[in-house]
Amino acid sequence: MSEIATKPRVRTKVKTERPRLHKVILINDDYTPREFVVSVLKAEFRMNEGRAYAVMMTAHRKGVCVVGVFARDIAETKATRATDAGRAKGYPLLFTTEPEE
Ligand code: TYC
Repeated sequence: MSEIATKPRVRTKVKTERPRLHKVILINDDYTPREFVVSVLKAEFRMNEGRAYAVMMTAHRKGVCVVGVFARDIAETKATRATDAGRAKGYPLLFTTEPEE
């Protein structure tokens, strides 16, 4: 008669999904000066002059441009700060966020 007890080898694997990243999107308008949009992109998104100008021009021509992709709270903070920088000068400059697929 065997007295050897075997432990059940069942393991529950907890799968946590990675939180989705969020895009910050620059929206074109007819009033905010181009140089001001460039200065906000440089200050809030740490872009150099060339990159900031290219992003501004893409939004100007196409209506929108993805500025960057970040964790949700960082994306929201950056979009709010950048939008507020325009509002402080009386411009309708707008940055929005949306989750990546
Ligand atoms: N369209 C603006 C102008 O001609 C410049 C501009 C570009 C404004 C991009 C907003 O997201 C923007 N003065």
